[in-house]
Amino acid sequence: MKFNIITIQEHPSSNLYIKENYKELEENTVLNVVNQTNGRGRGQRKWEAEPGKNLTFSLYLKPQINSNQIPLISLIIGASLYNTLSKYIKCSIKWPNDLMINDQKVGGILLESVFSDHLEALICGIGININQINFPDDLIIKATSLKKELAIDFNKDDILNQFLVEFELLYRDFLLGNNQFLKICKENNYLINKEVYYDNKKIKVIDINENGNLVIEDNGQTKELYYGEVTLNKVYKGENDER
Ligand code: BT5
Repeated sequence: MKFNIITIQEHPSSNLYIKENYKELEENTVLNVVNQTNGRGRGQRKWEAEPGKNLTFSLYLKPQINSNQIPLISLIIGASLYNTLSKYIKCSIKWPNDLMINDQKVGGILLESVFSDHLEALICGIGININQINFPDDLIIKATSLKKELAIDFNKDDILNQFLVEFELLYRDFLLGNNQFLKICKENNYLINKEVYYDNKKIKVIDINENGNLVIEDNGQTKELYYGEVTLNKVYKGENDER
Protein backbone atom coordinates (compact mmCIF):
# COMPACT_ATOMS: atom_id res chain seq x y z
CA MET A 1 0.00 0.00 0.00
CA LYS A 2 1.57 3.25 -1.06
CA PHE A 3 0.35 6.55 0.29
CA ASN A 4 1.05 9.32 -2.14
CA ILE A 5 1.35 12.57 -0.16
CA ILE A 6 0.43 15.78 -1.96
CA THR A 7 1.06 18.97 0.01
CA ILE A 8 -0.65 22.19 -0.99
CA GLN A 9 -0.02 25.54 0.63
CA GLU A 10 -3.54 26.82 1.06
CA HIS A 11 -7.08 25.58 0.53
CA PRO A 12 -10.42 26.04 2.31
CA SER A 13 -10.66 22.34 3.21
CA SER A 14 -8.66 19.20 2.44
CA ASN A 15 -11.89 17.16 2.43
CA LEU A 16 -13.45 19.54 -0.08
CA TYR A 17 -10.36 19.33 -2.29
CA ILE A 18 -10.61 15.55 -2.47
CA LYS A 19 -14.37 15.66 -3.01
CA GLU A 20 -13.86 17.94 -6.00
CA ASN A 21 -10.81 16.17 -7.43
CA TYR A 22 -10.89 12.50 -6.47
CA LYS A 23 -11.54 11.37 -10.02
CA GLU A 24 -8.11 12.65 -10.98
CA LEU A 25 -6.40 11.35 -7.84
CA GLU A 26 -4.99 7.92 -7.14
CA GLU A 27 -6.56 5.81 -4.43
CA ASN A 28 -4.66 6.23 -1.13
CA THR A 29 -3.68 9.80 -1.89
CA VAL A 30 -3.00 11.93 1.19
CA LEU A 31 -3.82 15.58 0.65
CA ASN A 32 -2.01 17.72 3.18
CA VAL A 33 -3.01 21.39 3.44
CA VAL A 34 -0.54 23.69 5.21
CA ASN A 35 -3.03 26.52 5.70
CA GLN A 36 -6.60 25.31 5.78
CA THR A 37 -8.81 28.39 5.78
CA ASN A 38 -12.31 26.95 6.15
CA GLY A 39 -11.92 23.56 7.80
CA ARG A 40 -15.07 21.64 8.51
CA GLY A 41 -16.29 19.51 11.35
CA ARG A 42 -19.42 17.41 11.43
CA GLY A 43 -22.68 19.08 10.46
CA GLN A 44 -22.27 22.83 10.34
CA ARG A 45 -19.31 22.88 12.69
CA LYS A 46 -15.93 24.33 11.83
CA TRP A 47 -12.41 23.10 12.38
CA GLU A 48 -10.05 25.92 13.32
CA ALA A 49 -6.33 25.76 12.63
CA GLU A 50 -3.75 28.51 12.89
CA PRO A 51 -1.93 28.74 9.53
CA GLY A 52 1.01 26.39 9.28
CA LYS A 53 0.94 25.16 12.88
CA ASN A 54 -1.12 22.00 12.69
CA LEU A 55 -1.79 18.97 10.54
CA THR A 56 -4.92 19.23 8.42
CA PHE A 57 -5.06 16.48 5.83
CA SER A 58 -7.38 14.00 4.16
CA LEU A 59 -6.97 10.45 2.95
CA TYR A 60 -8.72 9.36 -0.20
CA LEU A 61 -9.58 5.69 0.27
CA LYS A 62 -11.61 3.36 -1.87
CA PRO A 63 -12.14 0.23 0.20
CA GLN A 64 -14.54 -2.46 -0.97
CA ILE A 65 -16.78 -2.30 2.05
CA ASN A 66 -20.48 -1.91 2.77
CA SER A 67 -21.83 1.43 3.87
CA ASN A 68 -22.50 0.05 7.35
CA GLN A 69 -18.76 -0.58 7.75
CA ILE A 70 -17.79 3.03 7.07
CA PRO A 71 -17.96 4.09 10.74
CA LEU A 72 -15.33 1.45 11.48
CA ILE A 73 -12.87 3.43 9.37
CA SER A 74 -13.30 6.33 11.79
CA LEU A 75 -12.34 4.00 14.63
CA ILE A 76 -9.36 2.65 12.65
CA ILE A 77 -8.15 6.23 12.20
CA GLY A 78 -8.80 6.96 15.87
CA ALA A 79 -6.76 3.90 16.89
CA SER A 80 -3.95 4.90 14.48
CA LEU A 81 -3.91 8.43 15.90
CA TYR A 82 -3.81 6.93 19.36
CA ASN A 83 -0.83 4.73 18.41
CA THR A 84 0.92 7.77 16.95
CA LEU A 85 0.31 10.32 19.71
CA SER A 86 0.60 7.97 22.67
CA LYS A 87 4.33 7.62 21.90
CA TYR A 88 4.62 11.19 23.13
CA ILE A 89 1.80 11.68 25.59
CA LYS A 90 -1.06 9.94 27.36
CA CYS A 91 -4.17 10.29 25.24
CA SER A 92 -7.47 8.53 24.62
CA ILE A 93 -10.11 8.01 21.94
CA LYS A 94 -13.47 9.66 22.34
CA TRP A 95 -15.97 7.66 20.30
CA PRO A 96 -16.61 8.14 17.47
CA ASN A 97 -14.15 10.69 16.17
CA ASP A 98 -12.05 12.62 18.67
CA LEU A 99 -8.62 12.26 20.22
CA MET A 100 -8.32 13.61 23.72
CA ILE A 101 -5.52 14.61 26.04
CA ASN A 102 -6.90 14.85 29.55
CA ASP A 103 -10.26 16.43 28.88
CA GLN A 104 -9.25 18.45 25.86
CA LYS A 105 -9.51 17.70 22.19
CA VAL A 106 -6.24 17.35 20.29
CA GLY A 107 -7.60 15.78 17.11
CA GLY A 108 -10.79 15.26 15.15
CA ILE A 109 -11.88 13.05 12.27
CA LEU A 110 -14.46 13.81 9.59
CA LEU A 111 -15.52 11.04 7.22
CA GLU A 112 -17.38 11.85 4.04
CA SER A 113 -18.32 9.45 1.28
CA VAL A 114 -19.32 9.58 -2.36
CA PHE A 115 -21.59 6.75 -3.51
CA SER A 116 -22.94 5.79 -6.92
CA ASP A 117 -23.98 2.14 -6.93
CA HIS A 118 -20.84 1.49 -4.94
CA LEU A 119 -18.48 3.45 -2.71
CA GLU A 120 -16.59 5.74 -5.08
CA ALA A 121 -14.63 7.70 -2.55
CA LEU A 122 -14.18 7.63 1.17
CA ILE A 123 -12.75 10.94 2.28
CA CYS A 124 -11.17 10.82 5.70
CA GLY A 125 -10.34 14.26 7.04
CA ILE A 126 -8.01 14.48 10.00
CA GLY A 127 -7.04 17.52 12.04
CA ILE A 128 -4.32 17.22 14.68
CA ASN A 129 -3.26 20.18 16.78
CA ILE A 130 0.50 20.11 16.76
CA ASN A 131 2.30 23.41 17.37
CA GLN A 132 -0.58 25.82 17.99
CA ILE A 133 -0.55 27.16 21.52
CA ASN A 134 -3.07 29.99 21.29
CA PHE A 135 -6.64 29.07 20.51
CA PRO A 136 -9.65 31.30 19.88
CA ASP A 137 -11.75 32.11 22.95
CA ASP A 138 -14.39 29.48 22.25
CA LEU A 139 -11.73 26.77 22.10
CA ILE A 140 -9.41 27.76 24.93
CA ILE A 141 -10.83 25.32 27.45
CA LYS A 142 -11.68 22.53 25.05
CA ALA A 143 -8.68 22.35 22.69
CA THR A 144 -5.08 21.40 23.23
CA SER A 145 -2.05 20.56 21.11
CA LEU A 146 1.14 18.56 21.48
CA LYS A 147 3.13 21.75 21.98
CA LYS A 148 0.65 23.21 24.46
CA GLU A 149 1.05 20.07 26.55
CA LEU A 150 4.74 19.34 26.16
CA ALA A 151 6.25 22.76 25.40
CA ILE A 152 8.28 21.48 22.48
CA ASP A 153 8.01 22.05 18.75
CA PHE A 154 7.08 19.02 16.70
CA ASN A 155 7.93 18.26 13.11
CA LYS A 156 4.52 17.93 11.47
CA ASP A 157 5.78 15.81 8.57
CA ASP A 158 7.25 13.29 11.00
CA ILE A 159 3.91 12.98 12.78
CA LEU A 160 2.10 12.57 9.47
CA ASN A 161 4.49 9.84 8.36
CA GLN A 162 4.23 8.06 11.71
CA PHE A 163 0.46 8.22 11.48
CA LEU A 164 0.52 6.69 7.99
CA VAL A 165 2.67 3.79 9.22
CA GLU A 166 0.24 3.10 12.07
CA PHE A 167 -2.79 3.51 9.82
CA GLU A 168 -1.45 1.18 7.17
CA LEU A 169 -1.00 -1.60 9.74
CA LEU A 170 -4.51 -1.33 11.14
CA TYR A 171 -6.24 -0.65 7.80
CA ARG A 172 -4.55 -3.63 6.13
CA ASP A 173 -5.49 -5.80 9.09
CA PHE A 174 -9.11 -4.64 8.75
CA LEU A 175 -9.17 -5.30 4.98
CA LEU A 176 -8.04 -8.85 5.78
CA GLY A 177 -11.11 -9.25 7.97
CA ASN A 178 -9.55 -8.60 11.39
CA ASN A 179 -10.15 -5.92 13.97
CA GLN A 180 -6.97 -5.11 15.88
CA PHE A 181 -8.16 -1.50 15.95
CA LEU A 182 -11.12 -2.41 18.12
CA LYS A 183 -8.98 -3.57 21.01
CA ILE A 184 -7.11 -0.26 20.93
CA CYS A 185 -10.38 1.70 20.91
CA LYS A 186 -11.85 -0.37 23.74
CA GLU A 187 -8.76 -0.15 25.93
CA ASN A 188 -8.33 3.57 25.42
CA ASN A 189 -11.94 4.65 25.45
CA TYR A 190 -12.15 8.18 26.86
CA LEU A 191 -15.85 7.74 27.59
CA ILE A 192 -15.63 4.47 29.47
CA ASN A 193 -17.70 4.52 32.66
CA LYS A 194 -18.51 8.19 32.11
CA GLU A 195 -21.93 9.69 32.35
CA VAL A 196 -22.73 11.71 29.24
CA TYR A 197 -25.81 13.39 27.87
CA TYR A 198 -27.66 11.82 24.97
CA ASP A 199 -30.96 13.24 23.85
CA ASN A 200 -30.94 15.40 26.98
CA LYS A 201 -30.81 12.29 29.12
CA LYS A 202 -27.94 11.26 31.28
CA ILE A 203 -26.60 7.87 30.23
CA LYS A 204 -23.56 5.82 31.16
CA VAL A 205 -21.00 4.51 28.69
CA ILE A 206 -20.10 0.86 29.15
CA ASP A 207 -18.04 -0.24 26.14
CA ILE A 208 -17.55 -0.29 22.37
CA ASN A 209 -18.82 -3.49 20.76
CA GLU A 210 -17.70 -5.64 17.79
CA ASN A 211 -19.72 -3.47 15.38
CA GLY A 212 -17.97 -0.35 16.60
CA ASN A 213 -21.13 0.85 18.35
CA LEU A 214 -21.08 2.51 21.73
CA VAL A 215 -22.63 0.38 24.44
CA ILE A 216 -24.49 2.44 27.00
CA GLU A 217 -26.70 2.00 30.00
CA ASP A 218 -29.89 4.01 29.92
CA ASN A 219 -32.13 3.74 32.93
CA GLY A 220 -30.82 0.29 33.82
CA GLN A 221 -31.13 -0.97 30.21
CA THR A 222 -28.16 -1.77 28.00
CA LYS A 223 -28.39 -0.18 24.52
CA GLU A 224 -26.17 0.56 21.53
CA LEU A 225 -25.54 3.90 19.89
CA TYR A 226 -24.60 4.00 16.22
CA TYR A 227 -22.20 6.35 14.55
CA GLY A 228 -23.91 9.46 13.32
CA GLU A 229 -26.98 8.83 15.40
CA VAL A 230 -25.99 11.02 18.28
CA THR A 231 -23.74 13.81 19.27
CA LEU A 232 -22.29 13.25 22.65
CA ASN A 233 -21.94 16.93 23.22
CA LYS A 234 -21.90 17.11 26.97
CA VAL A 235 -19.52 15.13 29.05
CA TYR A 236 -21.18 15.33 32.38
CA LYS A 237 -19.32 17.46 34.83
CA GLY A 238 -22.35 19.07 36.35
CA GLU A 239 -21.98 22.04 34.06
CA ASN A 240 -22.54 22.95 30.44
CA ASP A 241 -19.68 21.66 28.37
CA GLU A 242 -20.65 21.97 24.77
CA ARG A 243 -18.10 21.06 22.19
C1 BT5 B 1 -14.47 17.09 14.09
O1 BT5 B 1 -15.74 17.55 13.99
O2 BT5 B 1 -13.84 16.97 15.11
C2 BT5 B 1 -13.85 16.76 12.74
C3 BT5 B 1 -12.71 17.66 12.45
C4 BT5 B 1 -12.05 17.28 11.15
C5 BT5 B 1 -11.07 18.32 10.71
C6 BT5 B 1 -10.30 17.87 9.50
S1 BT5 B 1 -8.97 18.91 9.14
C7 BT5 B 1 -8.73 18.15 7.62
C8 BT5 B 1 -10.10 17.83 7.07
N1 BT5 B 1 -10.60 18.91 6.24
C9 BT5 B 1 -11.67 19.49 6.79
O3 BT5 B 1 -12.29 20.47 6.29
N2 BT5 B 1 -11.97 18.89 7.96
C10 BT5 B 1 -11.10 17.77 8.21
P1 BT5 B 1 -16.73 17.73 15.22
O4 BT5 B 1 -16.76 16.50 16.04
O5 BT5 B 1 -17.98 18.24 14.61
O6 BT5 B 1 -16.05 18.84 16.09
C11 BT5 B 1 -16.00 20.19 15.69
C12 BT5 B 1 -15.88 21.02 16.97
O7 BT5 B 1 -14.57 20.88 17.51
C13 BT5 B 1 -16.06 22.50 16.74
O8 BT5 B 1 -17.41 22.88 16.82
C14 BT5 B 1 -15.24 23.12 17.86
O9 BT5 B 1 -15.97 23.18 19.07
C15 BT5 B 1 -14.14 22.10 18.07
N3 BT5 B 1 -12.91 22.50 17.39
C16 BT5 B 1 -12.75 23.25 16.27
N4 BT5 B 1 -11.47 23.37 15.94
C17 BT5 B 1 -10.77 22.68 16.89
C18 BT5 B 1 -9.41 22.43 17.12
N5 BT5 B 1 -8.44 22.90 16.32
N6 BT5 B 1 -9.08 21.68 18.19
C19 BT5 B 1 -10.01 21.19 19.03
N7 BT5 B 1 -11.31 21.41 18.87
C20 BT5 B 1 -11.70 22.14 17.81
